[in-house]
Amino acid sequence: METRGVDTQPRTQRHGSGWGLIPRPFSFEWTGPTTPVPWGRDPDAVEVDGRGVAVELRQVTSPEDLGSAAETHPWQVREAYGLEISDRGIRLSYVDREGAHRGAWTLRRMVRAGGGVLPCARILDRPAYRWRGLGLDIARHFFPPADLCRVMDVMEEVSLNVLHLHLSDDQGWRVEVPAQPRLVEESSGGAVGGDPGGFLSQADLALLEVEASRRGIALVPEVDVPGHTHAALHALPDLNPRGCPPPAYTGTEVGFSTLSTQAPGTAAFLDAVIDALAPFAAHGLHVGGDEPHVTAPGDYARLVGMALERVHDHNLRAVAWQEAAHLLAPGDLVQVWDEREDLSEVAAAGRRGVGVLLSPASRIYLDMKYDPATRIGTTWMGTTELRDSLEWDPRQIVPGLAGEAVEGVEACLWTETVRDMEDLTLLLLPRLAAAAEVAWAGSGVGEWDSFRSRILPLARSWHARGLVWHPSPGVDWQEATGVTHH
Ligand code: TNX
Repeated sequence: METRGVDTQPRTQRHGSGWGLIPRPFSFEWTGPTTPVPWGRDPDAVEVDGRGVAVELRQVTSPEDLGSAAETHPWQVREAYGLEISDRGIRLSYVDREGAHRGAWTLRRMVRAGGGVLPCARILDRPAYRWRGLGLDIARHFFPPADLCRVMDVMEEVSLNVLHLHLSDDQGWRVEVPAQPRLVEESSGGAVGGDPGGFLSQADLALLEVEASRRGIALVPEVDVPGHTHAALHALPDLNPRGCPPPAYTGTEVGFSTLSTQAPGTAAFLDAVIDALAPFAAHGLHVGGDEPHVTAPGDYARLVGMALERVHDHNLRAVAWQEAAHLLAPGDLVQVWDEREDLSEVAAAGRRGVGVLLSPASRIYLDMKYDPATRIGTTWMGTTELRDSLEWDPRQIVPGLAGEAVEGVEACLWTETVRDMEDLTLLLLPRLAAAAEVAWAGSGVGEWDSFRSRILPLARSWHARGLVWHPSPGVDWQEATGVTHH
């Protein structure tokens, strides 16, 4: 059971060097025993569960001033911070506001883990990868902005920084495109299995962007082309070469729909959609490109090429799934999902300056069942337990790819079987914490023994908010929450 008040050695050992921290900081050095949390109300207080913790905030100009000589890449400096905790107080140093944000979250996690005390310690921290994402499919089932904010709360708590929204697929069109109003009029009402649909208006996107940025998160919108476009073909007759739109689709097959170079409306459609998403794509506009099973290779290259050109015309970075690796330009980003496929085009893209984002389905496709008994989810890539999501190294997935080309890690949640928030958090948690650990610390190999105790304070915080999660084996969930899962 949780003990309260000042204790030293036992807790020190129990929390190891991480003091209940997920993600694990770059360096954590004990400088003394524990000290009581300095609750306070000064203007610089960091809010923790409704109370203030007194913190001295110190903005510095160079990463060396954060308290370590460790080499820090320029892109890491933005999110880097130093935390010094002693019996004289807490000091949080940072170069950029984002670093202060990450540091405040580390402090919050430590306070929650500590039962009234903090370790006297010096922490220097910065992320291993700059893109630490969650890809969420709101096309198969729709989740409105309020739900997306709850998802972003969970992301923020583990310092994830990209929410990639999959906004269109065969079963639904989920975003307002002012120049093509029929897309949401005709194709947003339904979802998989005949469930109710919905869509994000332009105003919703603007609101979400504000909410995301408050949490240190960037939005990345995705329109998936040329496959996964049945909902668009249904809404817009002139996307069909013969002009007749197919009926709406509510099943879960993939790879049967395609845009066509022969249809009169294709170019105008691509331009309208990309123009509508561009204002919300400062960090990248995802054009999909996956599973083009019924698109001839020449047409595929032309259609993806048209989309990429429009994205580049907006001076934006394009993101696409691995099937489009050969079409991407330096500065773009390729997202790997099926590591069983030949990834030589991904490695080649990495060599010419395309960033590589790792979402290996066997590790962090969070729609995979945990075990055969999981009540929802799929199994096409097998089952994935918490430990599988943790113990892998993103630099080992693509043969022949230099480690520096790995720009990030993104867990994906496809929602064919996910109908409400309870379903969603059951698949997301606890595996999202493992993805976040890999994404911030660089790799999860060999981390299981420490991770399975570091996750307890996080579970306590999920529990306090009433979130449902899967009780993966190997973790003493009851110790965290006092609740026995069935
Ligand atoms: C593959 S991943 C897909 C999705 C499915 C998912 C289900 C990818 C780029 N395409 O369309 O929803 O598998 O796990």
